[in-house]
Amino acid sequence: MTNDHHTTEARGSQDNSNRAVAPTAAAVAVAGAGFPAAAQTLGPKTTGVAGPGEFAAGVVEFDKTAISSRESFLNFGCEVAKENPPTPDWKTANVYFERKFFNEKMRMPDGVDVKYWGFEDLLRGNGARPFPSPTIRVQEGDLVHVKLQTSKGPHTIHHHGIEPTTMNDGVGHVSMEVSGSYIYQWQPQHAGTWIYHCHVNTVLHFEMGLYGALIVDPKPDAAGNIRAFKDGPEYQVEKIWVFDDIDPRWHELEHDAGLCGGDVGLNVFRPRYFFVSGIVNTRATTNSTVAVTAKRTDQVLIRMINAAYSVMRIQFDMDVEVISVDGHALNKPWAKPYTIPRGEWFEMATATRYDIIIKPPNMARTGKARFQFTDWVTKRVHGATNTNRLYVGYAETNINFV
Ligand SMILES: [Cu+2]
Repeated sequence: MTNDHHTTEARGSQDNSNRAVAPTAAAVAVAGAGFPAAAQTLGPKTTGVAGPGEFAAGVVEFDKTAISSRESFLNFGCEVAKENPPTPDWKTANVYFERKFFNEKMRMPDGVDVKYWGFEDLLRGNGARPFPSPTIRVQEGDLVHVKLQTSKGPHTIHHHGIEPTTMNDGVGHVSMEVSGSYIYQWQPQHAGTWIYHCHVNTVLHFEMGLYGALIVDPKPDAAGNIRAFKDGPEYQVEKIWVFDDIDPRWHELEHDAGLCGGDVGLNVFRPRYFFVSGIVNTRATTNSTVAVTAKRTDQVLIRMINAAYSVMRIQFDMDVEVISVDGHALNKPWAKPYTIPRGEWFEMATATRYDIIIKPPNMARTGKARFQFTDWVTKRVHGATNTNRLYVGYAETNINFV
């Protein structure tokens, strides 16, 4: 298995080095011929750079993609084609990202070093290797290119909830795993809160940290403001809360652990560390990445993403209005925004997203949001009886209108 894996990689790198990728103006002009050049400018909140970025137009040999042999229970996930094709139907992008695989260690408050993986932003990341990976933020209608660069093992990027063509969907089994580099092309149609992640040995690679928030803004309204979605709520303060938990045992596993019929215990998940937006639970109460500080006239938008393998239970000290679920705006006669009263616990399953609004109180107010990380089966809070707060699946954060 391991040998096979490395052989594949060597081949992948070679393919990549043979590719013509020079991003010259001439090449881009030729590639753009027949397509209207992307005239739109970057959205004001984008985290990418102006396109077109790298040129990758080409013809894809579709018979080289997908599963390379007859799929069975035993080989599921282990014989997916590893390729570096040029992007089919390449068009001129107006927003461009680069994401490169890295592996890194983070030191926990108890002194334990935990390995994690992520996608580094080569263009705007300044060498940072954040956990979770850096947010991809674009605007409705953008023509987006995201170049993935792998390291040793194959990976993909699946832009969850976006519906691109098969080759650009980043799901190994229905297209290919990337062994060197590939430029994903997609065009978001709906403003909202999404997520991007690797889709190779997904249950492990997602846990290792190969994911980040994906936010699509609507076009600015007539006054030039960016709302939560078209004709949706305005907001002056915004937070992205990403819940995650780490089982350190999982973080010692190999790239392909559990594939090809192997059993490494991925059915047993016992998280020991708990995070909100990469901030460990014991530090989340006041950390400015998580805690909300707003003026009393501010409307607050919080985008919540459950990237934990826990069912999250969440409670606020103030009424909150749910305006969007899983990237779908609640702006229809049959799907309207609704209020979660203060003090009431509500649940979020893994991979779900809730966008909530806290309305301006017009007076000074302090309160908290509380987060419980609960076991999928037992429904109990992880580590509930542990005397060290670090190991208890609980976090809270301050919400202050001043
Ligand atoms: Cu991966």
